[in-house]
Amino acid sequence: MGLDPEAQVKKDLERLLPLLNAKLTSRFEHGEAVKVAEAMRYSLEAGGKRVRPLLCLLAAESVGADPEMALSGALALEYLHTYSLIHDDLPAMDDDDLRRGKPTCHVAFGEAHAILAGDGLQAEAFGVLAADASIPAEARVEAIALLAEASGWRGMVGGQALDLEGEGLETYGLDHLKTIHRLKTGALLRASLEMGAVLGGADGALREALRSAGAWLGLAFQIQDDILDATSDAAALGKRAGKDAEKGKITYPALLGLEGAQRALAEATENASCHLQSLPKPGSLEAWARYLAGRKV
Ligand code: GRG
Repeated sequence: MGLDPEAQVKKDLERLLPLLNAKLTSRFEHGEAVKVAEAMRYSLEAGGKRVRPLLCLLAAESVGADPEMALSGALALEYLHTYSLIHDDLPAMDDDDLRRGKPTCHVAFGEAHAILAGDGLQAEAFGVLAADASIPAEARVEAIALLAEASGWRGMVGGQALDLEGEGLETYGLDHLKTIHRLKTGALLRASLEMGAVLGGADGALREALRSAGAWLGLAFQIQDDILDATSDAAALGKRAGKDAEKGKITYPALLGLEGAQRALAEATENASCHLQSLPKPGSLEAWARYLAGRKV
């Protein structure tokens, strides 16, 4: 019998976060453009759950590799994710003033520098992977391609565009909402697991299992995000709550009610867990899937 999900997650964070934190900001410490470097470090260091990098390290471990083999992938994911949050918070997008419990990047550094900080982080995400000569060239290129697919217009950027366009629509149904969630949030979470598989040297079947698990886990993550936005508050979340309803946004709770959303969340988590069963070491990822479904932040 393994540990309960919360205890397992705590243990994983204790052993893997130091690996990540040791390198998280080192690429932004020396250079000429001091203010944009400061803005990038500000957003990276503002906190955050580090879900994507941790999932990447754990995915490598779940196929029997040393998690350190996936460290550049983990860094790339957190850079990419942080860029997306900075840009999402801009006045032209969600126009938020609070993120990770602190003033958003554009509030702290101005809009132009926030745009540049996001751009800089995005470029660095690909740079950190490309520069890691310890990764065999084929795996390196595959990981870069996965990140490009997940973050570009066929993934996160496309999802964000559909989400913004949807704000002007009277209504749309569950299928369209699933598409938005799959692209906007799901693609990068799915890539987190699949990049861990690739960097951990997994064979095709294990990689496929992690890709499928990641897709379900990504959907579950966004359903819980919808639920938290509807039921929690800024003090607990470190970002504004209730924004979806304020904007009349279509969400799982709006379409299915709170109970329906919770059922969909449980089902997506169960599906993720099923796909993890074929892995050599599924324990930690399973615990994380359950933990994330019940997260309060
Ligand atoms: C601006 C190109 C572009 C994309 C933005 C990721 C995204 C797309 C928007 C962020 C807004 C949002 C609520 C997206 C859903 C994904 C999500 C739940 C992000 C928050 O991720 P967490 O909870 O954040 O992992 P922390 O701060 O813990 O890292």
